[in-house]
Amino acid sequence: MQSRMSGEPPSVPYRPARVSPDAVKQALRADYARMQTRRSVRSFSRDPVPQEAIEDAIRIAGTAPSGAHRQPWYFVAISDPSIKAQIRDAAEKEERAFYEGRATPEWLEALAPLGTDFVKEHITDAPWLIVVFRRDYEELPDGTRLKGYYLNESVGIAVGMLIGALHRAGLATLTHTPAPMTFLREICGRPKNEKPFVILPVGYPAADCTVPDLERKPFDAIAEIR
Ligand code: IYR
Repeated sequence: MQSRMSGEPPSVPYRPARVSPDAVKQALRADYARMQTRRSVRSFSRDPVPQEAIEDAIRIAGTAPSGAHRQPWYFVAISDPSIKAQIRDAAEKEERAFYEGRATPEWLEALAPLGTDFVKEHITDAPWLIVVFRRDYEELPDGTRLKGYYLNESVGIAVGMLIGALHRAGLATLTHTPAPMTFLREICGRPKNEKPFVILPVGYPAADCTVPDLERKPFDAIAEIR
C-alpha cells in the first residue's frame, strides 16, 4: 500500500507498458481497418457462441469509465430459448404498435433505408441476448442510497466498449431498443432501480446475411483538427 497524506484519497501507481508513437499509430490504423467492417446485423446464424466469451465481453464492458465510478450498469446474458422467445414476443408487440401508429412519418422515412419492420427474428436466432440495464441508484445493506451520475453517458460508453470488443473478437451485434422496454425488467427479474437500456443480440451473422448499403461520413465531416 502507498502511504498517504492526511486528507488525500488513497492512490496506487499506474505504470502501463509504454508504447512508442509509431506503434500507437500502427495499432490504431489496424484497429480502424477492423472497426470499419463493423455492421449492425439483423440476420443471425444459430451457431453457438461459448458462454465464457460472452462473460469476458461483459467484463470488458465493465472496465468502462463511469460518473463517480458508480459503475451504473447491469448485464443479463440470455441463451435460454424460452426467455428469448418471451422477449421477442413482447418486443414485437411494442414494435408493431410503433410501426403501425406510434412512429411519425418522418421517423418511418428515416428508417426506410434500413428495411426494418416489427418482425424481430434476430431475438430468437442469435445464440445470446445481452440485456443491458442502467442502474439509477444502488441501495447499500444499511439502506443508504448511492446515486449514479452521468448514467446514460456511462452506460452508453460501456455498451460501446462491449460492441467493439465483440466485433474485434469476430462476433456481430445489433443495437436494439424497442420502446418502451419496461417488459425487460419483468422478464429478467430486475429491481425497480434498474431501467432497460438496450438489447444486444450477439452471434455470427447468418450465411446469407445482408446489410443496408450505407456509407460512413468521411473524417472531415465528423471532425476537425486545430
Ligand atoms: N426500434 C425499432 C425502430 C428502429 C429505430 C431506429 I432510431 C433504428 O435505427 C432502427 C429501428 C426497431 O428496432 O425496429
